Amino acid sequence: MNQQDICIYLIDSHTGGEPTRMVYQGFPRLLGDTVADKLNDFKQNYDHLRQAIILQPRGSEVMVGALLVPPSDDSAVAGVIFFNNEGYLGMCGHGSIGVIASLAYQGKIGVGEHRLETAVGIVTATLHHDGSCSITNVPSYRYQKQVRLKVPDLGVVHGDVAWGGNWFFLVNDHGQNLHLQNVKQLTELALKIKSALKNQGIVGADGKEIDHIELFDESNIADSRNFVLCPGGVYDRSPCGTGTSAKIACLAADGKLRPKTVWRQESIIGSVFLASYETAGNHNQYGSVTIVPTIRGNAYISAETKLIMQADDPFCWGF
Ligand code: PYC
Repeated sequence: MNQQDICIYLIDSHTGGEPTRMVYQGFPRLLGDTVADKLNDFKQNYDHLRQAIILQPRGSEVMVGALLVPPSDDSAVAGVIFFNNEGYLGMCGHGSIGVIASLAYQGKIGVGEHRLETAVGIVTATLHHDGSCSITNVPSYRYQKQVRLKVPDLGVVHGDVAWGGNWFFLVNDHGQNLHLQNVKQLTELALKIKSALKNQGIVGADGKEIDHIELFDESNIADSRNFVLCPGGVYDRSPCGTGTSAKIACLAADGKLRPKTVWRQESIIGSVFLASYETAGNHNQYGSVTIVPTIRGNAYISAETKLIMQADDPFCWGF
């Protein structure tokens, strides 16, 4: 070991097939009070570490990182900053479940309720006796209903714009079979939808970029099956916690799912999240209800390791 080498300690898990890399030691101390402030410091000063942790040769484009930081809210067991191959995520449902499973694996928490401070607010997690975990997400809502979008090589599709901790465009009339063997063409299609949204100036509230695309189909084992394109251009192996939150916000807005009723969302690889919601007030300024979603799923530990970054490694910061 050279004095200048950097060591990052982590636990890898997967939630319904989607990996979470929880970093718990070795990362420089981030400045700022809240997790949102610390995220700014991360972005501005340590983006090379994001790349070193997530990208090749140590990681993969599929991986979502979860850096543990001290929370500003004393009631939270940890602050968490989520990041991926392209940048940063405000909130991540499968990642929160992975963090809870990893903290439990380390013996830092037990069965019961725990709060996590994310960059977009507090989420509450319940670790159940059977090892599954429920995440009560940030308030979620539909922003716009059935927006018409012209997509090159595809034609016109319609989608709802909704917030579930990230911004989503949710499409039913895409005309594709949501089967695992089609992921290449589904990915290409979703990328076209994403750039059409950008070109046609369709955004979330406050002009926020819609960086997740969600396609739906019927499921044989659940209420619906989805394909979710994440901001880094890869698909979510899990049913996507924030995407499922956005989905049930749209169902609630259409009066198609009642509070406390379970919605089973299947992913493109066949993993399932259970979702339900409570209403958080009457109609909001966008004419839909704001809901507080709860997402339940399972995460499993896949590795406990230390990453080493050697100063003289030409690919030290990933590629
Ligand atoms: O589960 O919320 C989620 C998520 C977002 C991106 C990947 N997974």
